[in-house]
Amino acid sequence: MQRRHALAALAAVGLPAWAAGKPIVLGFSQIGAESAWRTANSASIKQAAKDAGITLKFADAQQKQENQIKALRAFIAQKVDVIALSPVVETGFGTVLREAKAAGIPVILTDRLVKEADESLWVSFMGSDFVEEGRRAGRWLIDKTKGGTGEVRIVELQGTVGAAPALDRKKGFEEAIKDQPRLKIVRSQTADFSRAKGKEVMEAFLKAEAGRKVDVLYAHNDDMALGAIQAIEEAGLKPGKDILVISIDGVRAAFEAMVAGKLNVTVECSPLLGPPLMQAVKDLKAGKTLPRRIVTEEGVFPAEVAARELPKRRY
Ligand code: GYE
Repeated sequence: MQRRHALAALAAVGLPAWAAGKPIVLGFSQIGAESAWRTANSASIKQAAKDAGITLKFADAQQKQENQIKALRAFIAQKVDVIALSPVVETGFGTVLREAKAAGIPVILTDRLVKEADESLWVSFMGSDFVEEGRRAGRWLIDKTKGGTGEVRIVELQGTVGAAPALDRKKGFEEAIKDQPRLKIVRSQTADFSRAKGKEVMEAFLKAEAGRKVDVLYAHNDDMALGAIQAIEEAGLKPGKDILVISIDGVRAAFEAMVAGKLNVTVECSPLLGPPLMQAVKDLKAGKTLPRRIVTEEGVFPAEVAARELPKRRY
């Protein structure tokens, strides 16, 4: 059969546009631009869509769930082929996900998971194991403080309230240190994954703890740690020495801070989800069943290896 006829035949049986040679349309609802991780994640997704010949409708929600819900409704109205969602918080997406399902548009969750009893509302979730990241941070600290005596007083900067990585990184860290009576979280507050808030909340912590020693800062991401490092320095203390600094993500600026001796360890969380997402979209449209869970492989980078690793970092 000639190509023209083949296309006509496809159209006749009502197959979607992409099957007739038109590019697949992917609607992606991104959280915002709160961190270096997020910026790298957006860049990865845009580049991978281009490379894969997928038409990307990219919506930045500026950290607001209501904007994500609006974006998803717009994607449904536009009849995109696939929706990808990186949900800012875990709860409250059920209704709009049911609308997508009713419209026959498959949803892939990327980066963060939602909490919904009906797991058929998404076809796959790709991203990191945030609980394990929290455990890795905790294990590093146990190792670092091994053999010492006396209380180790920890302050914690949490990510966005209600977000999967904030809840899970807290949980994993607490789980790892629970049998270590010396290790105590003395303060814990959200700084919304941002550098500016990280600085602000750390200042408040140090003020509130005046006269008492803060031994460790555990930040749920690098940006908050980098902001807090500034607050520590402005308080006349040495980050990385007077206060051990532990964070998560592994962005370039964190490696630079480690090389400068101001950050002690970063637990890697890769934002490079663009290529696996585009592969998943293609597989889905080719009729394949996606794995329910696609986990990202990641490591832990202590300051000792930072100088060697820095040139290899891709984000
Ligand atoms: O760690 C943080 C970002 O969801 C894994 O969101 C992501 C987190 C990441 O703002 O930097």
